[in-house]
Amino acid sequence: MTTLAIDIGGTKLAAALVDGDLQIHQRRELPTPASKTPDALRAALLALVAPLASQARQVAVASTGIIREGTLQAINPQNLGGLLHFPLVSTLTEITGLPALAVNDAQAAAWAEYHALGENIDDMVFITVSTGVGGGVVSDGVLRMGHEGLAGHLGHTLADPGGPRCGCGRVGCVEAIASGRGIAAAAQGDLAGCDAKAIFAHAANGHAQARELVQRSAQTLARLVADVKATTDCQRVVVGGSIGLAPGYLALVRACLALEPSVYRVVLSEAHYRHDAGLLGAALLAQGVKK
Ligand code: ADP
Ligand code: BMX
Ligand code: ZN
Repeated sequence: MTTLAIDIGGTKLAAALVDGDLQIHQRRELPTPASKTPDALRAALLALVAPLASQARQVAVASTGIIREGTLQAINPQNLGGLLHFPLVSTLTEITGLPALAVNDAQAAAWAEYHALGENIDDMVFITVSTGVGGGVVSDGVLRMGHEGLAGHLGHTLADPGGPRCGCGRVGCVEAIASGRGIAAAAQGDLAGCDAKAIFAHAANGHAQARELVQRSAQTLARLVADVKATTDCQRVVVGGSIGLAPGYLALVRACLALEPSVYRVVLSEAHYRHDAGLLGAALLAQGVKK
């Protein structure tokens, strides 16, 4: 059955048709609307899916935010401005006339990446380092969504009690330091106002402050991975998102993790499905595919 898969992130929206063999067709991308009002998101979703909807039988959405009964609720409203509550499933059903399912983006990506791992892996964790830092936990082969959809929100665990305030209201979250927004917010002097992509480009050219910002993100992520290993004793941690997949980033995380006591180390890999993990995970969940 062909699924119209949609990925809603703090920076970009993606959509594609996913067939029963998990092949992706007609992938499209749009920026997440800058105004981030419900009307702007609805209009952007309409433009995104218009060429695809008639070719699909169902809709599967992977979205940033806590997804509760088909509604998107931002844990970090700074990532999604005015979209504190957005009726995701009903909006897409109305736009497309198709049945729709919605799940958190990192939880969806975890499910796709779990399917890409070998038969011998039942416990894995996915972490996206992107606009925010998100996570998804698969334990004993089951995707954990938690009592109210919060499971796996690893970006909001504590990295540094003396760190910056996170958009979620806590102080010193991993996300406030390691994410694209966190990296950009800490930039000063000639890097002030740069986004994370530009800061990574400067770091690649040897810019000292840019390298320090990237290193601070990688160090924070490595400590999170050690905490994840201590919490879940997972067999693998898979990293995605545009920062997680940026050239050289995972090598920095691995180097930091190597300095932790061996009991907290775990094999780290880049997302097999790269930037499509969220799209494919949502499609797999909608298609009811088991490993
Ligand atoms: P989303 O959060 O919408 O899912 P991404 O995974 O693309 O989107 O993450 C967006 C963040 O990644 C932004 O902070 C952006 O500046 C940063 N980014 C995008 N491309 C790159 C790149 N090639 N290298 C480093 N950072 C990047
Ligand atoms: C935030 C939170 C998570 C999300 C993560 C990664 C919001 C709007 N989102 O921690 O639900 O999984 O960001 O999201 O509160 P992304 O936009 O970076 O892909
Ligand atoms: Zn937070």
